[in-house]
Amino acid sequence: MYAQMVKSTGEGVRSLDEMDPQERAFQERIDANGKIEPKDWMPDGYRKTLIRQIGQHAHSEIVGQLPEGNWITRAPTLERKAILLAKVQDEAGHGLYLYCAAETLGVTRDQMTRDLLSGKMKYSSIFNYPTITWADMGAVGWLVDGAAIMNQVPLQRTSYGPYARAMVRICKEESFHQRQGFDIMMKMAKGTPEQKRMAQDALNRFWYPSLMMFGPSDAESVHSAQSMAWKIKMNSNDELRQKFVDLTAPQADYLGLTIPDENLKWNEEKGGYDFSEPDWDEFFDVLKGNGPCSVERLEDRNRAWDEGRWVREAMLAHADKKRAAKLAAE
Ligand code: FAQ
Repeated sequence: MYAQMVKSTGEGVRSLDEMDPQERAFQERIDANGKIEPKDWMPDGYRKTLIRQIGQHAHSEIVGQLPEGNWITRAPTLERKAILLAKVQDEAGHGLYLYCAAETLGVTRDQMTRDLLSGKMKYSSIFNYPTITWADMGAVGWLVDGAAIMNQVPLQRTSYGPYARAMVRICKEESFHQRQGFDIMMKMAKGTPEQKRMAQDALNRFWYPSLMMFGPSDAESVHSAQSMAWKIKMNSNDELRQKFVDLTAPQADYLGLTIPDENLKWNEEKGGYDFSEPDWDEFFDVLKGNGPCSVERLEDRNRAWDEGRWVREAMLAHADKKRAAKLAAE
């Protein structure tokens, strides 16, 4: 199984024979679908990769509140507003579970936050795109949460226990998010011609950035081989992208909307759709901080951090006071 994995995912991954006994026992446990827990021995690279991936994932949930938060005050009905508010709060919760999961690996939330605010740590490229109409709330739920679920359902089986367990609840909530987005799209696509036009426009703008969420092509993915051997990633970037297209194309048909890709075509032989690759130059440019909203997103997070300083200080002072009172009573 492991030898097969090495073969199918490329160079640079050590075989069992090249490992020392401790590392080999660790790898064999992963190969047998065992879970690794915080106090277990783990290679430094495994720990570092998890801190990077879980930390970036947590940051994505936190920054991901901004494009939708933009529409809470402008939702078209009270019901839509309540649903959107609940969704955005869920994303904050996801960020918190994930920061906790990362903290079990020995990094602090403060350190991860500092690395986000300085631009050292990444968050998902998708959140650097603007949400300019109400239909974008539909497209974000349908496509962005849809892509997130495609990636995260397999992560419920990831080898690191705290990450896998956090994913269980997150996936349940993401399913609701995807449904509410599709519901907005249905309402708009089956609504007035102007509403349908807005829905199509949102699909046009969010399609390729959603495909980019799965990361670069397998040939360009630097971490996949090792992460898959460690079961930190359960599928390759291209595998998940293909699954997402296969699931989403019939949904677009149902909505009566057109995916903006002339090459999108069912391929009987492979049992999936052929489709165009996103513009990878654009993707790497967004990763460098040049997305349409990259500067704004980091400014917003930095402002929130600065404005929240008094709350953090008040909570620490309160905790100190309680600790002192407890000591005095002993
Ligand atoms: N954006 O070697 P790979 C959500 C980076 S949650 C930015 O393939 P890997 C919920 C990558 O970090 C969305 N950077 O990397 C929600 C690496 O750079 P580094 C987040 C990206 O880690 C919905 C370099 O490119 N989900 O949306 C991206 O093996 C609505 C090379 O790439 C997760 O984080 C990208 N799209 O695979 C919230 C899921 N793709 O670090 C609010 C967990 C790649 O060496 C509203 N993460 N890079 O400097 C994963 O599954 C993986 O980390 C991948 C990337 C698949 C994202």
